[in-house]
Amino acid sequence: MSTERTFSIIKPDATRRNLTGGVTKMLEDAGLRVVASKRIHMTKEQAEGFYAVHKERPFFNDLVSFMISGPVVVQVLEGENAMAKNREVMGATNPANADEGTIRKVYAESIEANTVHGSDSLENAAIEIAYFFKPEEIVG
Ligand code: IDP
Ligand code: MG
Repeated sequence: MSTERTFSIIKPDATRRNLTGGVTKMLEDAGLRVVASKRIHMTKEQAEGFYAVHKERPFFNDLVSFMISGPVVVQVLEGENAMAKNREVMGATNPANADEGTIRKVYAESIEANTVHGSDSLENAAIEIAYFFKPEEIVG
């Protein structure tokens, strides 16, 4: 076990429904610590760059439109096995398949508007954190 950092986004469907606190409480209850957080409205270019790995997927344009449809909260989460722990508390991409007690089961509206993003590897976590945060903005 080791202390890790991972990257999270509270997506526009959640900020629209005033769920920043509700989602963050579930992250904290799972043992994750918010060591950086800011509310931003992504530009189209920012969202396209962030999701570049998905650009050949059929849902790419809709996903980018959704992610710029309102503000998001980008966060760095720290804790033991933070990357895997965050993926676990997020639940499956499609809320219909998400386990009871996960963020997506509780809050997600659809497979697209699914409330949270979380890095899927430590390598991607480092890339995604650096995409949105300067080192001095992260205070552990
Ligand atoms: P993840 O967020 O669980 O890691 P990914 O496969 O990386 O899932 O997909 C990135 C995001 O793209 C999802 O969180 C969701 O918002 C959106 N997405 C994934 N699959 C679909 C789909 O089949 N239709 C519409 N949107 C999708
Ligand atoms: Mg993913």
